[in-house]
Amino acid sequence: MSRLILVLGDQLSDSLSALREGHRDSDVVIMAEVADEASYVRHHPKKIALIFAAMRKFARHLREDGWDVRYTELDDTRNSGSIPGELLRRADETGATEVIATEPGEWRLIGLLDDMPLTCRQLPDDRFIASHERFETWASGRKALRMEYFYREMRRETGYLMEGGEPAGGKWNYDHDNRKPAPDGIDFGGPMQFAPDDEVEAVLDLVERRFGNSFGEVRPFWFATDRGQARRALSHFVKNALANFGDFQDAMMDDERFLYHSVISGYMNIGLLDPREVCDAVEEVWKSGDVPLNAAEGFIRQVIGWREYMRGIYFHEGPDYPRRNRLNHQRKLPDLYWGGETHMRCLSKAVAQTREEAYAHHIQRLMVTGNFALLAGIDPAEVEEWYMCVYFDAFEWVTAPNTVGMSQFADGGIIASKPYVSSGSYIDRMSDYCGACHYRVKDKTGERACPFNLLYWHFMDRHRDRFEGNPRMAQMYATWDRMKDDRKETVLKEAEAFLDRLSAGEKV
Ligand code: FAD
Ligand code: DLZ
Ligand code: SF4
Repeated sequence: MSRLILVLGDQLSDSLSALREGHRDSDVVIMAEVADEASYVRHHPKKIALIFAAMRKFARHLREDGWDVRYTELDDTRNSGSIPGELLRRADETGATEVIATEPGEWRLIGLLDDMPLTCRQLPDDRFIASHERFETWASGRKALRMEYFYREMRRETGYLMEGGEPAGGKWNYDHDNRKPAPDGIDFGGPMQFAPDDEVEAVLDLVERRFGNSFGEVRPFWFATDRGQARRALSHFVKNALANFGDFQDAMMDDERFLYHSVISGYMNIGLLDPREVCDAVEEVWKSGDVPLNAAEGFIRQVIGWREYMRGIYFHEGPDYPRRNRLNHQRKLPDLYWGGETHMRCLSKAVAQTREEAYAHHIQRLMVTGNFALLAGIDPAEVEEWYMCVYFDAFEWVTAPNTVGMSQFADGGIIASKPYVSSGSYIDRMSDYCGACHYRVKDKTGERACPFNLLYWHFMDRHRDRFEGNPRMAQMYATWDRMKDDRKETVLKEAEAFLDRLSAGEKV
């Protein structure tokens, strides 16, 4: 009796546990483009196109490799519209009674597979370095689940950048060297771009037709859509950008959308690249002396540290995690996140690039769009949904902890030991946005005062009870307390007026 081997749109890896478990001669691989997955949030059209194009190519690759693949295209009139629906339809067609799946990266889909009237075995997704059990062993009994300590264990276990049991260079973390502000210019032309072939063009047409009203355009489209291309994109980054990745990791530039970032998160998240091969490539060039340690360490930390840790937290904390709201923020997400006009240059630049590329780098996500949402007290569920909608690499296991936890502090401090908030001066130091902004970053009050300056103190003041005991925030409260009362009053009044205008939908 044949079994159905489910391969989801973010599971496009030869090494997938479900494929390893299956038999080419008796089992049938099921892949399906379905309306439910394409619309449970309003994904960016480029993300849908990336997934569908990569799914179609992976299905062809599996067929060439000897598998019987039953693939449902979105427009197929028999398409039931959901993953369980397609599994049931294919079970009828083949007589299969059992499904082998690799555990999906979202509680929602795990639950749907569990509830199906077919036996469905969900195998661990061992494309990640840390299994659920490994993360639980690390987490159990700890008061605080800080990434840095998890990362050190991952370093020891993988052996990356280790020398004789000690971290290369004698330090675990070179973040201190990785905070250089925006340089005058950069000598990297950005990620490798791929002209769409006929197969990709057909997907772009489909997505344009079916998801034309979403935020963002599907064309121009240049993402890698198969493993070969993704590997070339990785090599291009490692050869041409990695050496500067560390130094300028936190910088932001008006006319440089990618700086020295890799833009491979989406490829790793859908399975075209394996995190280990990415780290192998990075370690290799460091060993050959072509990139400095701060760059290699900074990059490997993001992958075996942050990426694995975020997934660990998502599954450790449980299905309610994405809806947590410990700061009780209730404001609606303002229209400027969807491209509505704003005078704030940093935000309008980050949002415009997000709309066009389905990409923004980490500091734009954390210290511009995220920072503003947190300062303005936006409902974190709306913030999380926005991030899910707009980025090519957004999947709940990674978007939720980054947004709800790291960026919005809505988990009460599980991920971040203090909220990632800043006034305009941080953005000014790390970017070249402020010079041409309508607002004046040096102004703390007044008509042209940078809104981040006003909202920063409003945030600190309204959450004083929660944060004043935090030693990492003591200095900021001391600064606030030294301010004259009438000055404080002006700051808070102007911040309130700004928030009122924001909520009223005025251009701010
Ligand atoms: P690089 O800067 O080149 O970094 C290298 C790799 O490290 C990335 O490809 C990624 O795989 C990994 N990485 C770095 N930081 C993180 C992190 N915090 N969490 C997980 N992996 C990390 N990343 C996603 O993959 N999907 C998301 O939906 C997502 N949403 C985010 C939302 C917010 C509010 C924030 C602050 C961060 C989010 N991130 C997300 C993390 C990070 O911003 C992206 O992984 C990164 O910007 C992707 O671009 P890149 O490939 O050029 O990364
Ligand atoms: C994100 C996504 C989209 C847009 N479409 C599909 C699809 O049509 N078929 C599919 O198998 N997977 C898709 N995905 C990825 C799933 O939503 C993803 O597997 C879950 O969110 C778990 O990470
Ligand atoms: Fe952003 Fe303020 Fe700088 Fe304008 S002045 S770009 S709003 S930080």
